[in-house]
Amino acid sequence: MRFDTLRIRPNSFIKKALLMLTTVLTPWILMAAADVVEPPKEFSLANWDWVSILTWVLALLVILVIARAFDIGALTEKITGKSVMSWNNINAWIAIIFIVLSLAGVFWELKYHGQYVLLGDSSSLHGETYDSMFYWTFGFTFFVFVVTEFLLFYFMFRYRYNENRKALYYFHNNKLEVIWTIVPTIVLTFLVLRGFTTWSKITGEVSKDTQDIEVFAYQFGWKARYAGDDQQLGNQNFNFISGTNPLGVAEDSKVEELIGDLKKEVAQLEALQASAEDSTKAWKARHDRFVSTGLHITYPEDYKSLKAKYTDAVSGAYERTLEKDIKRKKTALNRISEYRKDKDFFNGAGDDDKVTTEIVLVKNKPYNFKFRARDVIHSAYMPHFRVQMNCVPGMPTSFAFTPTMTTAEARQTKGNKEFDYYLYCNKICGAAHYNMKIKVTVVDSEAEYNTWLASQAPLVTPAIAEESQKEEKDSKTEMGEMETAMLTNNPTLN
Ligand SMILES: [Cu+2]
Repeated sequence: MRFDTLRIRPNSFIKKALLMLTTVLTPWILMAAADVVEPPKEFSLANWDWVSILTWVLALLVILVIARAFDIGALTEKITGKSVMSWNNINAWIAIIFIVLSLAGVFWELKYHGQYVLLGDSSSLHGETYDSMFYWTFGFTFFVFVVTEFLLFYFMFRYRYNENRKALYYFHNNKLEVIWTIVPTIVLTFLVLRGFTTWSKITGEVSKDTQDIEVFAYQFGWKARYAGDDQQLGNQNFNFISGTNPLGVAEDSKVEELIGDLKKEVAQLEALQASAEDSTKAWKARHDRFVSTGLHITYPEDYKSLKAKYTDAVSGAYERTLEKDIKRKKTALNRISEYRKDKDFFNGAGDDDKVTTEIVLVKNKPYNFKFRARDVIHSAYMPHFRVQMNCVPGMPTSFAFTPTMTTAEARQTKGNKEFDYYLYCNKICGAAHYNMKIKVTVVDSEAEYNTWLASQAPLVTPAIAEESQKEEKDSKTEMGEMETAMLTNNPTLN
């Protein structure tokens, strides 16, 4: 026997050891990663947990020894020519242990974390059908999952390689084909039909006593609009959106105010446009003076902004921006005045509408949420009511439902005194998406609801007019500052 056959090949040994190490370590690392909540401690030897480090070293050594043992086994086989261990048997047993542990893990998960995934105690009328549908689907698929997964691994175990056995060549069986086609067909037909009828019921005609509530999504928040005493929501259009009319309701005074503001802004921009040539000259003069006196070295930041303005003016970018702004504002003005001609559109229904930052509903009363979005696609999500609907700019959507559990009742059933229903945004819509929600309160009686609604200010009243005037004044001051800034940028007026 040649000496080199006795040598243990380091390559295969390291591979085996690494493979075993990864198998053992991966779940540990994943578990550790999932548990990381606290920020890492400052690095210091004193913080080291020597017991666990030594445990890890020991575990590593054990793994290396096992890997070595396998290698020695392989070597013995090579020397003696006799089979010491069978990888087929080892793999078969690994398969069966794996599936038993995995399925046990699935049941364990269901028992301890199922409450977070599986639904329960829905707070809306259609929610109960929805939940029952969910359970039927879950039941069927879970049963099939357990049976097929177990069989898959059991067959690996049962029919592992055996040199005394020859595999059966089995080409086709009509009976089997028929069974595994018909059974899923029946089950799927049942599930799909049930889903279809439920969805048609949820999205079907709403009853006459259904109350409309407009739900408005924007980056990043929600606003709701309730009809006033006339029980009718006013028309709206995104072109009417302004500081004092965030939902763009077709209301005379607000829209007139917006028209006035827009006209003023256009006039200001046009004045800037008229003096653009002089501005360019003045900026050039100032720029040259800055450079010739060496100020550009003393005040590099000021020089940078001056140079940017000067470059913009010389290249024509300044004028083009002004032109674009004027065009944009004029387009808005044109659109608004087209709407203004339509007296049916400005029917006064919106004057007493109430824009609120909370949604209040009465138990067992049907509601139809009419969704709108201002900027990007959002999604209104009320998990407790089993409601979800996309809110798309320019495309109104709706969802009708009836709440069946008050906030107080929900607090009691959930054993959480601080519980509140919320409408969340369920579409990643930007940086503050995570914080985009509005509280939904379900009250017991119409009286409670009426008290709340009465406390909400309508779009136009003397009281709100005062407040909006103040707001307007604030925004005007802001506007004034902006104008001043713009004018200061215009050197001819200095
Ligand atoms: Cu959003």
